[in-house]
Amino acid sequence: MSTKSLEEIFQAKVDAEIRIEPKDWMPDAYRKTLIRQISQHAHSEIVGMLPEGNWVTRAPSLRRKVGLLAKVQDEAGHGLYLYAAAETLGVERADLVAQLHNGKAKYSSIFNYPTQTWADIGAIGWLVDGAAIMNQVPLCRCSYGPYARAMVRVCKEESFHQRQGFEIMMTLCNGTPEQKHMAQDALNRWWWPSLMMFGPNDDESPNSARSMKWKIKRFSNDELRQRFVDITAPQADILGIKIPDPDLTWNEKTQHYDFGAIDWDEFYQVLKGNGPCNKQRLKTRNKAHNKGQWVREAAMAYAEKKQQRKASAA
Ligand code: BYC
Repeated sequence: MSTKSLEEIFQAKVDAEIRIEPKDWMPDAYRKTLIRQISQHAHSEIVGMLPEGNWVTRAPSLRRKVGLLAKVQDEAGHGLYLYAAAETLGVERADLVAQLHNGKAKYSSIFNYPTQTWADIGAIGWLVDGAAIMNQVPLCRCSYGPYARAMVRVCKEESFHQRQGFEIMMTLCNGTPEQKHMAQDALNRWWWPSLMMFGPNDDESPNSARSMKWKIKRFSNDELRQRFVDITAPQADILGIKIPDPDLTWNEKTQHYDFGAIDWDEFYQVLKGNGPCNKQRLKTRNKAHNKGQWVREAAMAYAEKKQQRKASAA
């Protein structure tokens, strides 16, 4: 069959909401787009463990520590599901991880900002996981089966993360004036980077149109960002803290919040490696990876031994 016919059959399946599975024919560009997005997503989960991991030993109570520990471990699990989903597209996990560690691969801009106080852990759960859910729930309906199925569990866990973050914020906002001030300060620092998580505006997003045609993405970056603002702004009112945007106003006509301009220069600087913590994050990841070398070697040795035993028993 000609490539053109194969492409038509492929697109007809996508249009009919029939999932594409690893052994199905797919355009090379579809495969490459998925590898790019899924691996960047996996890297984000793994690097996302670092800013929060910094607070495990400093959580203010045993209950908070247990919650945070569980959340950080969940992120590691998400990374594993996603690397496994990427491997179904014919890439090696070790190669993907090497691209992260040598600085060639992208991961979410948000994880290049520092966690300065305990309130940042609340703000990350509330805002960063909140933004992640908004972006990732539609991915449960992604046209590629393994990615869509991985996202179902990821999203369930992310909603627990969002709630634990909001509860931390609620506790701080109902606490002493100093605690409320910490919550406000964390919101001031995490608000704009959270909006940047959704990616560039639609007219500056080179991948969106094609990814939407292929039903990898179901909504555009701007649509999801708007939904996030609409849901989050009233939550800040409940907390009694103020979103750091003088232009944020409810628009009766559109039934959405209007909001101010995002500093895209800052976003692209972070993507280029010049955010506040890019270098530190890569250094920490490389150190952790090198420290884990003996574990990988032991696992490989065990697998080889098992194989040998099987072969000699046969
Ligand atoms: N940071 O054409 P566009 C999480 C890149 S949540 C860095 O719109 P696309 C977590 C983009 O990759 C975070 N790079 O691209 C939460 C592209 O570069 P290349 C991870 C960004 O793919 C809590 C270029 O800009 N979530 O993990 O159509 C705790 C042009 O953009 C960013 C996901 O990965 C950014 N914020 O749309 C722990 C969700 N935004 O590759 C962990 C899955 C854009 O062309 N990913 N870029 O050089 C997606 O939904 C989409 O990939 C995006 C971007 C919406 C992020």
